[in-house]
Amino acid sequence: MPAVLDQSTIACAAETSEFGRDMLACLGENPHAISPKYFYDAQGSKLFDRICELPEYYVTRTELAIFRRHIGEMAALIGPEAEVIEFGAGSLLKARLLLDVLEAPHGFVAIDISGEHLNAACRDLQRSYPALAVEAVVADFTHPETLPLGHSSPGRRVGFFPGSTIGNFSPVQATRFLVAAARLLRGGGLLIGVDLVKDPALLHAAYNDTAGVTAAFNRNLLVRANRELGCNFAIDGFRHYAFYRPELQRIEMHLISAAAQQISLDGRCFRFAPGESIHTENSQKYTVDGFRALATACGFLPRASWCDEHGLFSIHWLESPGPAP
Ligand code: AVJ
Repeated sequence: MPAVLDQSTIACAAETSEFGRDMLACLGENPHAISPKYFYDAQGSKLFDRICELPEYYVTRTELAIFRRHIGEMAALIGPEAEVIEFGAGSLLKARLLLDVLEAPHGFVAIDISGEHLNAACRDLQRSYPALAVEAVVADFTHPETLPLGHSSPGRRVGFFPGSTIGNFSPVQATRFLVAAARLLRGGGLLIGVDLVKDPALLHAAYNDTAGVTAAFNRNLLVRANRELGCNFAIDGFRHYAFYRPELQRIEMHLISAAAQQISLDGRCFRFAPGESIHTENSQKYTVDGFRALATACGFLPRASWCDEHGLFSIHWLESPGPAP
């Protein structure tokens, strides 16, 4: 019967895909936790784009305003003929802002785990900048030390990491990332966007929007697990729960089981009690000084930091001293 065949195909996918393995581990461990990278299937990426437009979500528009205002200064600090390496490439809108003002940029390398979106975005970029050497690298940018980056450019190698994506890393993971990035970018530097500690009420609003888009983004993880892994999550059976933990300076996002329920994956059954949580995301916030201190401890020299007038968001130019590797 086709239904049986489908089930076995899906069960197989649960074991062989990274998402399947991580979801099995998440359901089996206590507390339950899974990486936020699984939010971003096609539907999740669309929901994230909608989050960026929300009145409560200050992050995207504030960062763009800082870039627009100071991009000339940033380009001057970077210098001519740079090779720009973007960690995790979204729309490449911010990369375009930078490429438009850099002096004779030599190359652009975009690194992302999702190849489909990446290749399309890079083709568009190449069309707009015919003289630029554009390269798409499908890889896990959270491990810069493993990146297959070969060619050297006459100018500096510059990492580009906007959007406060670094906020998804724990302090330990952020340290590892920055240490590896400093090595990779020696002789050049890193231009990075970092969200700031602020009034918890503003943070709460940004992650609990009234239109419910962030809730849908969070729950989309379950939709994806049902489709790709053959899970049986009742989507309405889990509540979006996001809150700020001042002692850890981070937003946590959870999905809370509204009732007792059983989730099956791979022929295994996992019981959820009412109130039981799946921890789906951390969004770490920094102070400007705290982030500069972290970067310094990881081998960077913080050369410049820019903020909006309300101190909501920051962008940093961190140099990595020494000869290029
Ligand atoms: C893409 C990780 C920066 O933490 O603000 C937005 C993701 N999660 N709303 C963030 C997100 C919920 C976002 N980052």
